[in-house]
Amino acid sequence: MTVFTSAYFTMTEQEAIEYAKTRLNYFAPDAELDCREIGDGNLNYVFRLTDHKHKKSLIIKQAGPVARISDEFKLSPDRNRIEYEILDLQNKLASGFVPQVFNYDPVMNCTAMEDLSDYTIMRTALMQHEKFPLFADHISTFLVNTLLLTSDVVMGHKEKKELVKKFINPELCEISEDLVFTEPFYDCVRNEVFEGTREFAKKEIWEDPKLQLETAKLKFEFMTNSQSLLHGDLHTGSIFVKEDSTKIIDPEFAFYGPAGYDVGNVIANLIFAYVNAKYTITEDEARTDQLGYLENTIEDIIDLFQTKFLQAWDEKATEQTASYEGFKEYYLDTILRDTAAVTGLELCRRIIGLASVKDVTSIEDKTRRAAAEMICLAAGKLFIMDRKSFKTGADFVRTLKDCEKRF
Ligand code: SR1
Ligand code: MG
Repeated sequence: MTVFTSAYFTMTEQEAIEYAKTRLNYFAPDAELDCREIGDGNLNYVFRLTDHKHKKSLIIKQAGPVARISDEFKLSPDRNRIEYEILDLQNKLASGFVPQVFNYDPVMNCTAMEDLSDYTIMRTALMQHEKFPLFADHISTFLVNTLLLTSDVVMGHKEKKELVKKFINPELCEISEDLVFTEPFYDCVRNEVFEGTREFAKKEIWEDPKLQLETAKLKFEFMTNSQSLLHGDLHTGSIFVKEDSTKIIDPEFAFYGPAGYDVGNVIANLIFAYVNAKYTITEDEARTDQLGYLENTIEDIIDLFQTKFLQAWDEKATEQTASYEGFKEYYLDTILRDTAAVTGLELCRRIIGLASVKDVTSIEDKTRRAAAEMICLAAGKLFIMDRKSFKTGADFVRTLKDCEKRF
């Protein structure tokens, strides 16, 4: 019999079944279990266990000692604790928007959680050109509840500092510091640049010292501004969707950082879906329709986020200075500025850096892929450089549309 209580090892599918039977109180004793490893992310192993007899299923997510994308990244499996603890907290702050967690095992570094197999990963669904009209409403609520309610505006400052300590996440933060803020902005050997885009990246990104200076400022903001408890990797591969429901998964990059980091990641990844639709939908009406849906979604997320944020501030702020005239507008303005900057950083890093996105890499025609990538880079640069000028959802969409006209 395999022992799961003394030393950590990465499980096989068969061992995951044995683990569930002996360590979890989830399936019935006569359950007929099968298991498949379904992880397609860059870091972890995800086992889906199904009991065919009682029609029950469960996910066991296990952190490996190195990243799946490259064993250059040696990572403490403690990220699994962070993921369990933040999901537990987000279940309280933004109930219904994250999977239920059942158990965390600090020896095997794995978490048992709700199986969401009736949902689709949003990146996949958007690449199939599906629409989710409730998404802007759902994600704006999730963002306001998780970001404002974990900030010093709402939480007691000592209590908040305890959370800052609990969610110190140096290794995964280092990945973001390198892959998001640093490597894409010089000709780093680890970058993976599509040939058709290289010349543009060189001229517009790597040879622009003004842009580099802004990315340095943003990197230091990211490392030092402990504003809110972030998800930390809120791209469309970390979101499960179905028509009437949205679930946010994979918060292992969580830590206390600038609130705009999460909002900007969502917006940038909708822009990847936008360029995918622009260059892969051949039928005019269907293309216009999908692009319109994505424009409206981007605009609505920013505008709904602002409305809900101000309302939640009025209802939930406990900090004495929060009621000073003009302070909440000033504070929200800084989040919008950071949102624009991170939209730009994410747009650039997914095109030039190590971790690309399928929305773009799956565009088969080389000329079209290069055009899609150059739109992302041109817009990315403007979002970073002009970040102080973004005040409404329409401002975000306008920048995208202006860049679209250039290619
Ligand atoms: C080494 S991990 C590469 C990327 O995958 C994760 O999902 C994060 O986005 C990270 O930057
Ligand atoms: Mg992930």
